[in-house]
Amino acid sequence: MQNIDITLIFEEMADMLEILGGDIYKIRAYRRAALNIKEQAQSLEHIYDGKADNLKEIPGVGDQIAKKIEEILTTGKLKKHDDLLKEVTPEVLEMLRLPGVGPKHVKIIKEKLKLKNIDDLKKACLNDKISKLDGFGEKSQENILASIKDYRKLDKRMNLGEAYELAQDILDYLKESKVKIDRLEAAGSLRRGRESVGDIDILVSLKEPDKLRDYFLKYRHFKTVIANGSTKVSVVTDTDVQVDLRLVDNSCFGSAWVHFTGSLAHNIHLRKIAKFKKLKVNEYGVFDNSKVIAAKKEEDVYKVLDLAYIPPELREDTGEIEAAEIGNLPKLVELKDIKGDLHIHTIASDGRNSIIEMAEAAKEAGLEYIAITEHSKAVKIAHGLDEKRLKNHLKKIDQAQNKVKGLRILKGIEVDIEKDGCLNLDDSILKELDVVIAAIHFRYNLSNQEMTRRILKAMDNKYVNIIAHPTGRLIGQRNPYNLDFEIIFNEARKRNIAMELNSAFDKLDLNDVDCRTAKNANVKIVINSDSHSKEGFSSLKYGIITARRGWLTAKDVLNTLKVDDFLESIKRR
Ligand code: DGT
Ligand code: CA
Ligand code: CA
Repeated sequence: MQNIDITLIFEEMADMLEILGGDIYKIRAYRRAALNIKEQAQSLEHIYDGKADNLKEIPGVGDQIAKKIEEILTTGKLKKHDDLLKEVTPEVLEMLRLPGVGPKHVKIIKEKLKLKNIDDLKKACLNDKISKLDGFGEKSQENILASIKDYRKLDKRMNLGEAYELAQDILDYLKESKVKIDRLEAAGSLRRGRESVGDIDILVSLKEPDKLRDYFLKYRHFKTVIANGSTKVSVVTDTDVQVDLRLVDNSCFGSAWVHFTGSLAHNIHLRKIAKFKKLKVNEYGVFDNSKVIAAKKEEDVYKVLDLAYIPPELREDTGEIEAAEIGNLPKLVELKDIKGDLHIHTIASDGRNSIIEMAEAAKEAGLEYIAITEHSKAVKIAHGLDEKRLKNHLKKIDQAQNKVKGLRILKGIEVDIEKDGCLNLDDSILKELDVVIAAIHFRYNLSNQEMTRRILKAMDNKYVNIIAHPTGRLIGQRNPYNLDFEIIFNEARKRNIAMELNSAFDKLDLNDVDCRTAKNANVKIVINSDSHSKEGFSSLKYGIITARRGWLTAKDVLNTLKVDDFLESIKRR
């Protein structure tokens, strides 16, 4: 138990008593104790040393508090605290995390309006109930609402896939309106393809904005309206996602699109460049004194600043503006460049469709070749294959190939890397395969050194061609494992082993930054869907957008090659 934990308990005691209207002297005593404990250089455990009396040397700590600290140090908690928390509830206490909301506010809110949580509080603000309470006003109601928005933003970001699908649905809905629209586009982090998206930004221009605004507000998944002005409408969906619709003038759509695509850092850098040229840039255009010199198209905005057009995925101020100044931006890989998908599961392991069904779906998706890569036996929950089943499965791939025309079906495996770095299948079967991808599925929590050594050991196997989802992360659920990529990339280059960019939107592994590092280390990438069903190929677009954020060109991505060239390119050294 650290001093900071004990401090927090006493702070919460004071807060909860205050919310309940408790004794003012007690409240003060807890606050004073909390402050003094926080400022103690020595650990309380050390001071305590088995005797509550020892604690009384700390200013503000008397008999009562010393006993409570003893209880915390010996049992890990404080019964009085638990009791108060039951009465106040953690949800009500959570309101205190909103900047500008103190215990006195929560006391009034709880007593007068019986609000149970932050969502209730948000509703009360939106229904103008908070401004009417004693001690609050219009301004504080506005501030509370703004704090809730910020707090939720920190709290909850969507996966790129969720954001993409929701935005697509809203855009489709808007396109169906009878009102004539000039331009309709997504902006913000969604357009930049960030792996997580805070809120959805949409830009629209048209002659009759009022008509569209009314139609927009009727979208079936909207729950609350936060703002409804002439240039901006903000709403919250039934899944608590904020959507900002910006109504802009068609004559400055380009500059507005640059502005609302961001990122903020990119915009700031653009403004700096403009200032240097004695120009001004904002959402209404680029201005030379008061004369507009660019506004209609994004390209024009960059052009008058003497910059090459910068694709949205690069707009993070991580060198793209410097590259655009000297005409040195990469020609980023596109979805249509992808010719093969080397990571696919079928009903033989944990997929939902047969080899033939997957092959037909791949053709539909415009691919020229795929590799069937089931799990290996260690991955029991996925019904992984042992040597014998795999041998049999290879015959089924041959049979499927005989039936499917116009798509090459390669023989592969996603072999599990065991804890010691050995592969989960025998070399005698691995050597029969066209493509071996190796991946970790268990025991993620080893040290950086052990994890790195484990992957290096797997790469020692001369049949391995690709390391799949190299960091094992699940966005928002499981952290990437601790790896030394400098070493791994170095060895991968020497041995000609590629790294996967797994396109599943909860994986996106390697991520954008690691892709860029791999590219700079001359390591090749393979963008795979990791499809478990016919629909899985649609994930490739998330892989592509991540690759673009990682500055990758078609040359950096091996599965942009035709099948024979691809097979040649993965030959081991
Ligand atoms: P998010 O929603 O947190 O995932 O990230 P963004 O980048 O979508 O941020 P958002 O929705 O707050 O704003 C959209 C874009 O609008 C942002 O990327 C840049 C632009 N923007 C927002 N606020 C400002 C601002 O105060 N100044 C400037 N120059 N641009 C801003
Ligand atoms: Ca946004
Ligand atoms: Ca926004």
